[in-house]
Amino acid sequence: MAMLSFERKYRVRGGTLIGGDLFDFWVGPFYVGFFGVTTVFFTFLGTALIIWGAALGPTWNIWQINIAPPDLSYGLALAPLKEGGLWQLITVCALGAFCSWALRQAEIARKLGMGYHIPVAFSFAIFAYVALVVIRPVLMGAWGHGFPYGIMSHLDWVSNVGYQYLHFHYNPAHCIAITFFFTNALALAMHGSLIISAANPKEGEVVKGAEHENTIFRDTIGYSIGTLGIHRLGLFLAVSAAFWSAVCIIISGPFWTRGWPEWWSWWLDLPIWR
Ligand code: UQ2
Repeated sequence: MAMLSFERKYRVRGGTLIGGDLFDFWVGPFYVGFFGVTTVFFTFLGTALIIWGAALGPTWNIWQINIAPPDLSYGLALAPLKEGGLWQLITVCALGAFCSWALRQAEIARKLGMGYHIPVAFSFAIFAYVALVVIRPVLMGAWGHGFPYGIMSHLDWVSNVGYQYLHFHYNPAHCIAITFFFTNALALAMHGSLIISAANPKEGEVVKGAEHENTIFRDTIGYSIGTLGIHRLGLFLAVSAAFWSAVCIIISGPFWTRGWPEWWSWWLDLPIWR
């Protein structure tokens, strides 16, 4: 099998960021490394703390389990475990696991002599989470501004925070983020359908390549972005969606406290209307 000879060639020591050869090994198909160990540590500890938090609550109904951040009165202090302290520890574990995962991606990329595009892209998703549970709560002076860990409760939090600014869809950064999410869906639908149409023909027909892929778009819309270009576009759209999502929540509270519809009065106040 081709993959086995590839793996024999590339499953070699080196490329670690920390720990030297100590954790430089695989378990079955999985590369471990120092950050594999820390990922497992934070994931198991965080999951155990979530189960503990659920056990303290009134329900085992998966939809209703809720682990809330501390009351606003605790400010940026540590809270007792049953008063939001568990939420704080779970947040630390989540941050530890996410960052470990990104650094493990970086070590594997180094081993393979590849670029850091994957960990860089993933770091934008981490940034969006950090924006919600660290950056905005710190700027507003209380961990209680973080979102609660629970399926329904986090949806309620999103709804409540949205209405706090009257109509969140008037948040300009939210507009930009949504536009990136939708454009990302458009681009991935175009790309996925194009690749399947070319590379997975019905039995007996020949597989088509880049010439066909370029031509179908040149014939329909007069432009093809190219096989490398569509992946650059996809990376840009996805990363931008995460980035502007983070921006739209960080500015809500720390930099704008009124309703978002009111923000647009700059437009009505332009001197050109006088
Ligand atoms: C393309 C191309 C691909 C693709 C796709 C296109 C051969 C395999 C999907 C078409 C994409 C275009 C024209 C860009 C659309 C722009 C936005 C903002 C959605 O040309 O090259 O490679 O997968």
